[in-house]
Amino acid sequence: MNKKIVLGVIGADCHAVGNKVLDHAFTEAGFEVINVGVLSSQEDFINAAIETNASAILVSSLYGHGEIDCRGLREKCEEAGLKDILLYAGGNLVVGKQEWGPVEERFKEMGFDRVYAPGTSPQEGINHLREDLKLI
Ligand code: B12
Repeated sequence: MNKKIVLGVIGADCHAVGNKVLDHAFTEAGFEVINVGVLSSQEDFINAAIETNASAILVSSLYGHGEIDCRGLREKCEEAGLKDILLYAGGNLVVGKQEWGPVEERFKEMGFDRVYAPGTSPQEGINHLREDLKLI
C-alpha cells in the first residue's frame, strides 16, 4: 500500500481551516497528501484518486449537509475502478448535535470505513490510517 491520500471538503462547503490543519498533520505524519481543497465534488475526489493511485480518500464536511453530499461516493468509486480504496469522513457531518451512534451507522452503511464525530483530532485519523494500511 502506498501512502498517497486524497483530502478535501465535499459539496458546497467552504470551511477551509480544518482542511489546512489536516493537510499539515497528515503530511507531517509521512503521508503524501493530494488536497482537492474546499467546494469539491465527489468526482473531484475520485479523479484525484485515480490520477495518483491513492490508497484512501478523506472527506471533510463541516456545514451540515455531509449525508447528502457523501451518499453514493462508495458506489461511484467502485464504478470508477477504485475497488478497495479506504473512505474516511469527518467534520460536522450532520445538522446540529445528533446522537452519534446512528450517524456513524448511516455513514458506515454508505460504505465509509471510518467516520469521525465533530472535533475529532487529526491524530486519531492518522492512527487509524496507519492501522488500515498496515503501516504499523
Ligand atoms: C469559520 C466558520 C465559518 C466561515 C468559514 C471561512 C472559511 N473559508 O474557512 C464562514 C463565515 C464562511 C462560515 C459559513 C458557514 N457556516 Co460556518 N463555521 C465556522 C466556525 C466558526 C469555525 C470553523 C473552523 O474553522 N474550525 C476550526 C477547524 C480547525 O476545525 P474543523 O473545521 O472542525 O476541522 C477539524 C475537525 O473537525 C477534524 N476533521 C474535519 N474533517 C475531518 C476528516 C477526517 C477524516 C478526520 C479524521 C478529522 C476531520 O479535524 C479538523 C482539524 O482539526 C464553525 C464553528 C466551530 N467553532 O467549529 C462554524 C460552523 C462549522 N459553520 C456552520 C454553518 C451552519 C455555516 C453556514 C451554513 C452558515 C450560513 N447559514 O450561511 C455557512 C456555510 C458556508 C459554506 N458554503 O460552507 C455550522 C455547521 C453546523 C452543522 N454542521 O450542523 C458551525 C458548526 C457553526 C454552528 N455551531 O452552527 N462558517
